[in-house]
Amino acid sequence: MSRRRLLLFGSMGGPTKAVTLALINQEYPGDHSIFVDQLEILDVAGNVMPGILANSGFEYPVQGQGGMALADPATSNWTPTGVGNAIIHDQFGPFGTYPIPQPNQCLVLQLAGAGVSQTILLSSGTYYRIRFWIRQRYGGAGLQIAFFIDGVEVHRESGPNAWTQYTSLPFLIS
Ligand SMILES: [Ca+2]
Repeated sequence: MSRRRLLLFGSMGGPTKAVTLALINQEYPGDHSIFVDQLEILDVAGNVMPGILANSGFEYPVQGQGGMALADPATSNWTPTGVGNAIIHDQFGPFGTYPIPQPNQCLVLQLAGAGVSQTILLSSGTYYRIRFWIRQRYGGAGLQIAFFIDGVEVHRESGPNAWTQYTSLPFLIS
């Protein structure tokens, strides 16, 4: 395949479109808190598409060992939903997130409705997937997290008791 053909192939899909990705804690049996780390946007074939999400591993702002702070869009690139607490959390902080899949920090969503969002650029007419790690605090079952694109739910997962990586089904950007 020629270089030109490769370039054309790589540019398939519709025009770039700004959409809002949100992830929100849905249910609250037990401790009410779910942990999230290392979000990734994948193409439909499962290839990671780097550079779409900012601060996808919640590594800034740096909290220092044992520290945590409410997510602030000015310093973290993530906008809280305004319900419950969206917390940038060091792995040795008080929620007991250690050992986390992508040191040194993760996101803690405390209480139903707690979430964060970020506006990202995707291509219209193109399918994507979201890959992520989650864990609920302590034992129990049933705590759920849902992912939304422009307010439309595209995936929902129950929080496991150990850090686990999941990949969403493909969703289409209209
Ligand atoms: Ca991380």
